[in-house]
Amino acid sequence: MPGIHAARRDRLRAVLAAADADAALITTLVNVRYLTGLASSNAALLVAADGSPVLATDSRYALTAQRECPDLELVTTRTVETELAGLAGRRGLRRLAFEAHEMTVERRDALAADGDLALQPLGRAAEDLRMIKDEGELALLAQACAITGHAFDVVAPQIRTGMTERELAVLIERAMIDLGAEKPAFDTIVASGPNGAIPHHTPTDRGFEPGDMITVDCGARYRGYHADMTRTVVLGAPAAWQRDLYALVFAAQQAGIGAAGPDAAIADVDAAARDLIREAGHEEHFTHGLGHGVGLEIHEAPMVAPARPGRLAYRVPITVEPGVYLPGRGGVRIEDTLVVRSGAPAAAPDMLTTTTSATGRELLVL
Ligand SMILES: [Mn+2]
Repeated sequence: MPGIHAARRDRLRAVLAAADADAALITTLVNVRYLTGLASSNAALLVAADGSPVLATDSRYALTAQRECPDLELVTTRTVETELAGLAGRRGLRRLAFEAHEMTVERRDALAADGDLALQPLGRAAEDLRMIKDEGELALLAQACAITGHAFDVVAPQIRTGMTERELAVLIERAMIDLGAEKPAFDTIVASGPNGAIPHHTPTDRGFEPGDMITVDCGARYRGYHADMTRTVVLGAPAAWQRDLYALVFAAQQAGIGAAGPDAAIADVDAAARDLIREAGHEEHFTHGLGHGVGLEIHEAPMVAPARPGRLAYRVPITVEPGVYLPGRGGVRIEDTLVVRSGAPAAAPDMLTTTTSATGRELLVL
């Protein structure tokens, strides 16, 4: 495993050389984890363009750091970033690139108090490196997604009239943990009836009623990797508008998935799905992007949304999650996590979130 993290740091060094920086001070915890393997709530990493990296964390994590990162020089301190900045100065690493998107003004001022350092923004270099996953990461992501799909299949048959949104959310989260998740990847969304018109509805004590559509957005976290999946089901016989809405969202999702090939322009992937929804007259009811990258964070690069620059690539996992939300009536969202694959002609993506009780293709009637 040290080999993988050292290789990631080498890729970061190449960025530093291009940016004319002597070193990077990595303070985004998830980036520290990506570059070292250490999951800590208080850590920072100094990566010199030339020279050995130094990891700082406090005494609560020192033993774990020694075990997980035996190849790294380790500093045990509570004040991780000022300690590493001081070390950089003493080692003659003057031009220090820092993660401006994570740093607060107060903390930056503390770093700048060391007049020997010339601070410069690193940008989202580590986040960009994280976008394309290695096979080990994809295996962890696949496991997170398998747990998620399995948990949904276990719980879906238990949904019935009178059960509340909060009760269903707890059942799903409990099932994911029973199946091996370290925790939910995010707060589970259960949106029933009219609440389905709110994409990120917080589950309430509303009890399910016959004829409700119920949208469940859930995911497991497994060894740091996040799954993301949404299913919409209906309690009892669906009305015609519910069937039609579901068929539209499913067709849009299939179009988006079909467009998600290697080298596809991200804006085109979004448009493939959004165009169908627009043609059906629901443009203003699809209020969010088509999807997002997933990995060590639930939302990470690339964001798949209208007019976003960039292209997909082999081994980039994304979600494809069109939704149509009708205020006062309800909504449908169908979301899967998938991995862009290579191949000629462009191979279909690997679908990681699979369920047997609601395959996505048909509106599951409970
Ligand atoms: Mn999502």
